[in-house]
Amino acid sequence: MKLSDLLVYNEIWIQCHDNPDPDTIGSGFALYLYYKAMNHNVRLFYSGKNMITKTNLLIMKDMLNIPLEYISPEKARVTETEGLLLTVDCQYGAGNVTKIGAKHVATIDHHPMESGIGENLRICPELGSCATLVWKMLCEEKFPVSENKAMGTALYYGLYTDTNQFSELFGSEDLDMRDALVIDHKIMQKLRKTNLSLRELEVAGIAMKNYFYNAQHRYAIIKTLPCDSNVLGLIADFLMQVGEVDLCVVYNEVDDGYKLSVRSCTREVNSNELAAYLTRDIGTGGGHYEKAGGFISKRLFYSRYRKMDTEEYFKICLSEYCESFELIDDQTYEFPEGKDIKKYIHIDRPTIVVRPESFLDIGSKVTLRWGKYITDLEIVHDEYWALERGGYIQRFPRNVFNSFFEPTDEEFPDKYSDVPGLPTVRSWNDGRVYSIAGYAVVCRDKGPLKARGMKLTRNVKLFPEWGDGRYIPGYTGDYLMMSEKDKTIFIEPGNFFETNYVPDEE
Ligand SMILES: [Mn+2]
Repeated sequence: MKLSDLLVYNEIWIQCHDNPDPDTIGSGFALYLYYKAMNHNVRLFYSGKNMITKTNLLIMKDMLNIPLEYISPEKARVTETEGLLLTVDCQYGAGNVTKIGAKHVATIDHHPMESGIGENLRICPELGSCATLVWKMLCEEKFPVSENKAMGTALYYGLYTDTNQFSELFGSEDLDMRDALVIDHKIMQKLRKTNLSLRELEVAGIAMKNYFYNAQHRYAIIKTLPCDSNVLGLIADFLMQVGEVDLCVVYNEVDDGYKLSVRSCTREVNSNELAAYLTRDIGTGGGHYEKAGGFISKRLFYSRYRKMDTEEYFKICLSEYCESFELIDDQTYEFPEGKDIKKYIHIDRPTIVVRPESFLDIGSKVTLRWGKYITDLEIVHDEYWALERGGYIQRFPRNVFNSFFEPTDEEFPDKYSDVPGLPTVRSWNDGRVYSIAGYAVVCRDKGPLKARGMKLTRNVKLFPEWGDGRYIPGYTGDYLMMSEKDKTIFIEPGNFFETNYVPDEE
């Protein structure tokens, strides 16, 4: 569905979810401005038991001149629109939005599919905020978003709050929007300082007294009373300062599901991966190495786990996760021998390699993006990045580069990987975005690359000698490899292995 598809309705009512947050308000407001600009009759409203009282929402509404109306549930029951009802950041018929009578219904949302009601649905659970989806749809219509600062600020604030101040941000389109929006910095400054209310301070205090702790795996779980999702992040950040806690999940219940913040300060767990694990098949999750977040849909949770208590679920999942990996340290690992281990030769294909210090300052921080692969890095001396065809980036020092690769002056291959385009790097210093294409070189294998390999029958985490302390995950079906040349241990994803290696028949 496109925004212009809805122009057939002259009357458009945009409904935010009950207990609205900045994401639903910001998304609704941007849609309001769009349909207003198209000269339609538009109305922006929310319902539910509670009227908004939080300072940040009142500031947002006042300073950005958002014409957000409130309709009480009593009134909602007897209200019906002749035109279209468009629900944003929520789905018609779901538990978090008061039902309003409507002949035609459309939905724009980033939560997992709930009711599926309505002719017009656009649901993208992979996005960090509904604002991102609205921005994307406005761009599809070539609407000049950057000419409207109020709209830009509203969308920006929606993403900011839905991703815990960007710390749990995970989508590459979310980053696209953050980089592209033109915002009012004064208003954003004010909003940043009104994140919490006194009530939420209390909620945080109560929550911290009631933690669950697992000493074997050093994780903590906290369930909070209803509160803004940024309180979750705050408590989770606080927990990371506790000596005995290496991992934590802080969550609460919202109308239609559970919001969670995940943190890790141990090298053995990547929060981003853990968040995805905790929400797999029942929601969405992701983020960064140390901080991540997610959402679990109540409907999906209960259809899968029946009446299981959520805290019980997190306990089981966390322990299961901690026990499901074998840790492999490159420097001490004895590569197994035996019939399951076979010799292979890498099929020589061009590899794109870049030396980041050739265009970035050593010590500076950057965000590297390639399709879904997003990571924050610090630029270090004598490091090389190879763009692996599996769609991720391998980093290694100069000596490894020199022993495995030979630079060529070949042109970039037309089709390099399934991931479209080449990576970009965004500098934290000045926000500049560099395309790697201008600085990368096409390399070939230096001599035939021979390796022993073993198909993994369990999940592993490999800590490479040359890494920065972070692990490379290997899953059942992937291959654990050791190069013949220098005994380096590495992992090749299963599907990638099959197309890039042949048995060594000598
Ligand atoms: Mn949202």
